[in-house]
Amino acid sequence: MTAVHERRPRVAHSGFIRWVFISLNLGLSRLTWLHDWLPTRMRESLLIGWNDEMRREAFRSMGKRMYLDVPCELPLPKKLAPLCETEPEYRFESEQLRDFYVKGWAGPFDLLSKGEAASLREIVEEVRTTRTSSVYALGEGHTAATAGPLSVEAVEECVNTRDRHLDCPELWELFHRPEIVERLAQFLGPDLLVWRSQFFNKDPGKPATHWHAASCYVADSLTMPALIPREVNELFQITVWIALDDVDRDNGCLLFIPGSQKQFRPMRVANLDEPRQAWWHGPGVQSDHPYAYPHPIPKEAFEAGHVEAVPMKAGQFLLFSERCIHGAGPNVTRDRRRLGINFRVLRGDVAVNKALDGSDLLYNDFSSTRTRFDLKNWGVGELKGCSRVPNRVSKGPETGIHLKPTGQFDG
Ligand SMILES: O=C(O)CCC(=O)C(=O)O
Repeated sequence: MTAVHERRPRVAHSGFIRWVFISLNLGLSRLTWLHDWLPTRMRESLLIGWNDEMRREAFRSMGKRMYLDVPCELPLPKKLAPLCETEPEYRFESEQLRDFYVKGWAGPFDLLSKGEAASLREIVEEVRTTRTSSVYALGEGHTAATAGPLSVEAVEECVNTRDRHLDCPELWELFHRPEIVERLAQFLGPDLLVWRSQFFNKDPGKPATHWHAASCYVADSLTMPALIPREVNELFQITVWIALDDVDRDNGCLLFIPGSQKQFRPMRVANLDEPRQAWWHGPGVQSDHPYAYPHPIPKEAFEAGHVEAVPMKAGQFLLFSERCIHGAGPNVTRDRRRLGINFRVLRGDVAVNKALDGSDLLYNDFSSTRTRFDLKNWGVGELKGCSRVPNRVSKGPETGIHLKPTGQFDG
């Protein structure tokens, strides 16, 4: 079987016809002996990563409600203690650990001085706008940008803003700072992997980032999960978001629905041809979470604590579970840009970008931009400890990709 699976399924708009297509797709996706005989396009559309609960929900609701990620829960751990010993200055009290599990995020924490944040902002601006990415490229092997809903420039921006810790030493160093790593380790344990990063620039006048959340299907594909954790009902991923400008409600700080990480809910689906859960308040897919208000979010939602906004100073960072429903407001200022960097961190025993047979995926296809990312220069970075399962491992910008032989993994 080919290792290329991540293509967006083509489904029709009408509910009944969509249901028939999805049922056929789900049936066919189980007949694995047949897959090698199918046309590539059809094979790559199969929802082969879906489990029984995901299939059942889509079938039972006739395609109107679907889990667009693995159904899972994130209960409060029985014992609230750091999973890793650390310096006293970074150590969390059990109340702080509890707070993370109750709300879905922790922070903001101090990281950079004003001067350091300003220098980093300059570097990020330069990387984003002038240094061509050596991690991903558009061209041969990539879906033509013009075939998707985004312009060529927008797709270039998408390529240039993604995973630059793999070719930018300043970011690699930043992500390894003890202020971040030592805090992450208390939630995720002694082995930490960074597998993705992205710049998030919001110029004055730019719209809101709509509500979204993810667990295993984080790479914007419906067919296959990008992450395979040891146990889906525990915390295996945390996103770090670093502010490079002062951010507040006016220029689009992050917004969260506290507690929404506790249970992953199905989505209401009107039209799956719309980009998937990244845009829950587009016409296609909507969260059925009672507090996932469409933008502009009413002020009562903030007052009642259903939605929480997290203002930050430039140089601070936030930790959050990607399962907690989050987004960001529009930038309604005239002259205050909002620049942030995120990176996503995993426990060392999570397998990333694998096909069902355990082989490495060659590409990530992003359904929302219809862009194909060639993974040949991609690997997880070891922030602390090491990968405990056979992932492709990058040793950082200076050394390029180096694939660990399987014998070196003791997971
Ligand atoms: O910065 C934003 O607007 C969105 C960030 C986000 O969704 C994330 O870091 O997961």
